[in-house]
Amino acid sequence: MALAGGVGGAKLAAGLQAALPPGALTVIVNTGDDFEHWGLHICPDLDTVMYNLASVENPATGWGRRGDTFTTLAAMELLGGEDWFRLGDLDLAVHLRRTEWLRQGIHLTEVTDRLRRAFGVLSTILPMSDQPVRTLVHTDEGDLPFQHYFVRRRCEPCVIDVTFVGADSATLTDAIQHALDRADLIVLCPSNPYLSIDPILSVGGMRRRLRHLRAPKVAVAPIVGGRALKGPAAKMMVEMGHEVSPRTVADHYGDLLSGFVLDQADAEMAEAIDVPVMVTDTIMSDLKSKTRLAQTVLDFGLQLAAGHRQPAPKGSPETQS
Ligand code: FO1
Repeated sequence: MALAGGVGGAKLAAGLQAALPPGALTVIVNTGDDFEHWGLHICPDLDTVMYNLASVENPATGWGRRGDTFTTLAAMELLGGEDWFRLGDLDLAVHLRRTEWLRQGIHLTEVTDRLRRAFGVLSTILPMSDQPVRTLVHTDEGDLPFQHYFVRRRCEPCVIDVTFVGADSATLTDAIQHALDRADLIVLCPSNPYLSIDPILSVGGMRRRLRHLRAPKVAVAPIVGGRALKGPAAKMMVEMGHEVSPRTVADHYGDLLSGFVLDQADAEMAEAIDVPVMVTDTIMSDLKSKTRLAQTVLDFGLQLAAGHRQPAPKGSPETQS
């Protein structure tokens, strides 16, 4: 099972899907980024994961669909409609269908399942909750709804804190509970920890539930050589007074983790991380590199699970791959 949000998470999810038997992967996806736009219910991270698992993603951006056109967006601009969020014409069909189903009272979990089946995806894609949880970014310019911070303001405001409105009353779905019961390994994808993984962990009981699972929990660092692989993670670390380092990510997840995957560029940091570490190449440029990283993460998870059954010396395994 993987927890994912954003492009980095979707890329590793595609690698895990390729490395595992068909239908074996479940991805729990951040919905804190969801919002209403043009009267439609938009779920950017669910769609990014679905498009990447269906291999129809736009390779230039990682989000949206390959070969999409923007005729409707241009027409909306002419009508004075909102044009800061670039919805493509093909992508629009997904938002229209999702909104239609949600208005009929169908839960987001079922809607997401219908969409992934239509795209021929065999992996299970689960929204983190069926109830609304909305990421609110507290900045030096005031509180900004997530997409206003991320897309409209291009992550420029200085971040003070991030909160998840509705998380206290949101609950884990039955589908997530069942998937957690069956999981052999939990992978925290190289997504932004503050904006993509924390919203998932904020949903009622998720953190506690994960902590008590016997399955190993492995995070893959989204920071390589002092830079974020994509997006504002490094900038946010500076603004919130943290060192820009994979260690900050490992410390952030704390006692949730059983293992941590570090890029070879940061190999010297392995000693400073409190859980067993796997050092490998974490850069994902094509399906081959995504699958290779996924296989390394799965093998590491197996090692950790074996160590759990048969206690190993402290700090082991700490492997160069
Ligand atoms: N990200 C942008 O930076 N600019 C956009 O105009 C934009 C449009 C968009 C449309 C559909 C979709 O599914 C995603 C889109 N994204 C866009 C990406 C998205 O807002 C972010 O990647 C995530 O919310 C962060 O994980």
